[in-house]
Amino acid sequence: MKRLPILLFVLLLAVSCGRRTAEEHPVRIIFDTDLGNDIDDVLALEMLLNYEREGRAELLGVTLCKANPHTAEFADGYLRAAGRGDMPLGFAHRGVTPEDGSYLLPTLGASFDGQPLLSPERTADELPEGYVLLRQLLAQQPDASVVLVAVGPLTNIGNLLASEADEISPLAGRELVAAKVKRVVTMAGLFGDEFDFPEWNVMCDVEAAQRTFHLCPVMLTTTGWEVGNRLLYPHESILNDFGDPEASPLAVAYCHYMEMPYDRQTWDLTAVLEAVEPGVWFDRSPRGRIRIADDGRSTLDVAAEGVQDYLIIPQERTAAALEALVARTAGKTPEQ
Ligand SMILES: [Ca+2]
Repeated sequence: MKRLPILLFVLLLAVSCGRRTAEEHPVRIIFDTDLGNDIDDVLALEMLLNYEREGRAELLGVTLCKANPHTAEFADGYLRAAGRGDMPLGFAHRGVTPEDGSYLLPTLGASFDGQPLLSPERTADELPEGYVLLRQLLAQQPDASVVLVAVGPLTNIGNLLASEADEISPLAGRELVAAKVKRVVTMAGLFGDEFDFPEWNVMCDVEAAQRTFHLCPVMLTTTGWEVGNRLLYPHESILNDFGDPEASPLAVAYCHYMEMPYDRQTWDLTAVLEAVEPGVWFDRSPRGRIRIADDGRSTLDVAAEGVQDYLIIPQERTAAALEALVARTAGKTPEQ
């Protein structure tokens, strides 16, 4: 008779595990990016498109936090080339970093075999404000179903959290996020003892970063500068894994970002990896509340009831994590 409760327990466990798997895949993601600044945004977007092709993620929309019009054209053209010209796009019309950067225009102007690599059909003028699109997308989603991945200055996310009830939703931004977002993963800040300076995404819009970390009502995990700094994307992959590099928008953009050959830090890629494969590759700090000082420096105040933490990459796992990042960017992901 003792066996029956054990059998029941095993059965219940199997059922609950099965349900959890069904809910978690694909991971439903909204991606907020400053495409056009650093090159890692392009690689991170490519990872998301590959995850989507494999059924491991569903990309609900992309919001752009770099206020340069070519960012919008690049994003639309890139998504269109990947068969996702239907992607909802938002744009921070009054955002930061309005400069062209080094790879948007050369990639938009590039062609192969007489065909342009990118053929955008939408311009920034046509796109809704980033936080407005975030409100629209979130209002349509089931409760606690969205993973929000933000890998640029936190302009759109800060505006979302500060937004008021409107015709899109009776919920203010903070309530809307509390209702619909399961988890936020950002690339922002710098933690640990090895370095001490304000991280770039935070510095570009300190107020938005302060607002985001102060107001975010759901679990927020950030990958600090020091994590992506330990994992350098090998330039050989850019030259070998994407077909003819001159025919690949990713490779063309990479080759225009800086003078080749160079191995770039994988900051934004680590956010995507953690968002789609939570807990697999990184450890996490104790929980607490992340504070952004007025000079942009970030610290974690550890607190038992805290809902924020940062990623840690153990030394012994760096090689495997980098291999995973490259495989997922190049679309060679083995099933976990
Ligand atoms: Ca970025």
